[in-house]
Amino acid sequence: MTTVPSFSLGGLYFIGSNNITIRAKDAAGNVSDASANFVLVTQDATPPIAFSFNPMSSSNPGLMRWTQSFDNVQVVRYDIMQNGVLYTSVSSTVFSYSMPLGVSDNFSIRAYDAAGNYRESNIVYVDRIPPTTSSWTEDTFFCPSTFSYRSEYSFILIDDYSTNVTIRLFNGSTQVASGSYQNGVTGSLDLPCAIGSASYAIITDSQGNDINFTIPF
Ligand SMILES: [Ca+2]
Ligand SMILES: [Ca+2]
Repeated sequence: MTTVPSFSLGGLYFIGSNNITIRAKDAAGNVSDASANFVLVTQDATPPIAFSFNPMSSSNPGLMRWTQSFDNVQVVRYDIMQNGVLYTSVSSTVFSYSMPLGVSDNFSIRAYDAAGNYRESNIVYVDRIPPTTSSWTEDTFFCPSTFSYRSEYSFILIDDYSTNVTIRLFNGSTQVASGSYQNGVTGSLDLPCAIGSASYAIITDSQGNDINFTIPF
């Protein structure tokens, strides 16, 4: 009775073109000539593994960093996607992008292997749009101790991204009050009697984008 020998090549071959021959061996250790060569072509269908993209940096919003991805063969490049469109390709896990002020975009990274399989990172919104402000009102209160008036300002701070927006009030070049307020929610700042009022504000989002706002009173 004749049986047809078989063997699984799982894990023993390379991705790509493999030249394979067979030799037969008897119990005494005699080895046959090699069979005819046949070519086994295998393709890499496994994409690189998931990785993490977190570029947000208040000191440099355009500095993009991500963790390294790995592949069953090799990660050959990273594509930087801007609003879903290829911006550029790099081989490292860091890229410095000169973000124009006033523009915010969605970015993601795709890790590619040589066969064209890719894994896409999380999408990150890179904020370069400064905050705005609205709804300013001023209440004034008499200070008996100094026979002068002090101001209390109410306002709304608005940003395209930040959860909280910071405001600093200035009288001349001196900072006289500051606070952090929820995006889009009315806040207020009191000035002490010794200061009285403020002339302008610097309003900053969480990514360091700011505006210089003249207080309208
Ligand atoms: Ca692969
Ligand atoms: Ca912003």
